[in-house]
Amino acid sequence: MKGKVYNYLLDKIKQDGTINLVLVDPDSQHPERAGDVAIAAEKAGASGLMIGGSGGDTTVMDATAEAITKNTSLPTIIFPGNISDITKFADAIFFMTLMNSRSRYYLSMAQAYASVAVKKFGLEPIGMGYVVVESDVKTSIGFYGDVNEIPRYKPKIAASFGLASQFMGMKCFYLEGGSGASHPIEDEMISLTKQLCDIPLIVGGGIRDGKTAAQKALAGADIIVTGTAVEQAQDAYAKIKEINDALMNVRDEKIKKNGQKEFRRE
Ligand code: 1GP
Repeated sequence: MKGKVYNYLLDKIKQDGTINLVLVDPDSQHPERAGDVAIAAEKAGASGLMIGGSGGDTTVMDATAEAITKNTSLPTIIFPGNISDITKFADAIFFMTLMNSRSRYYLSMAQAYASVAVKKFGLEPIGMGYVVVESDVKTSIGFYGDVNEIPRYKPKIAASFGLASQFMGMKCFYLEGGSGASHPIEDEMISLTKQLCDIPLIVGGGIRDGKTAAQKALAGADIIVTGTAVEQAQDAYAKIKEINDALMNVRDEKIKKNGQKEFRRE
C-alpha cells in the first residue's frame, strides 16, 4: 500500500467515524507473535498496524515489521521511538515531531537524520504533531525525549499544540497518554482538541476495552491506538474485535458529530 496510506486513513475515518490502529512494540513480543497479531487485526476489522517502540534495536524492528507486513494486507505504519526504528518492511511512517520536547534532537534533528532513509525505502511520510500528556506511567519517550508533560487537566494546552501542528502543516495530531497508563486521556482534552483542529486526532495510551474506546471516539478521537491491551490479551483477535465492535456501535453518532463540527461561513 505504499504511497496511499494517509488517504486510506482519511477515507476509513469518513466511513467508520473512528478507526482502530493496533500498535505492536517489537520489544514486547517475539516477531512470530507479532505476525499472528497482524492476522488477528485484519480478521477482527482493525484498520492498520503501527509498529515501533523505543528499544533501539534495528534488527528486532526489521524482523517484527517483516513478520507483520508479510501477514497482512492492512497498512503498516512505523511509529518511531528513534531513527533506529526505520525499516523498509513497512508502508508508511508517522513522521513525528515531539512538540512538547525540550530536546532539539526530538524536535528536528532526528527527523533530519531519518529523512534520506525514509525516501530511499519508499516509505510514505505522514507528518504528525505528537505530544505526551502527564500520566501515572513513566514512558521511554518521556525519558529519551526530555518531555515537558502537558498537565492532565489542562485541555487548552493540548488543543493549542494540536492547532499549532495543523498550522505547521502536519497531517495528524497524536495525544499520547502513555503506554500502559491506568487512565487514558481525559474526554475534555480530546473534545477541545477536536473542536479546534481539523486534522485527524489520534488518541492512545491506557485504552484497554471497547467501552473506553467508544467513549474516546465520542469525545472526538478519529483514531484509537491500542497496544498493551492487545499485547496482554490471551486472545488478541477477541480483544481487537471487542474494540472494533464498540467503535462500530457509536459510528453513526460519531459521524454526526464530525458533521456538526464543519465550519460554514454564514
Ligand atoms: C503508546 O499510545 C500508545 O504509545 C498505546 O498505549 O499501550 O496503553 O495501548 P497502550
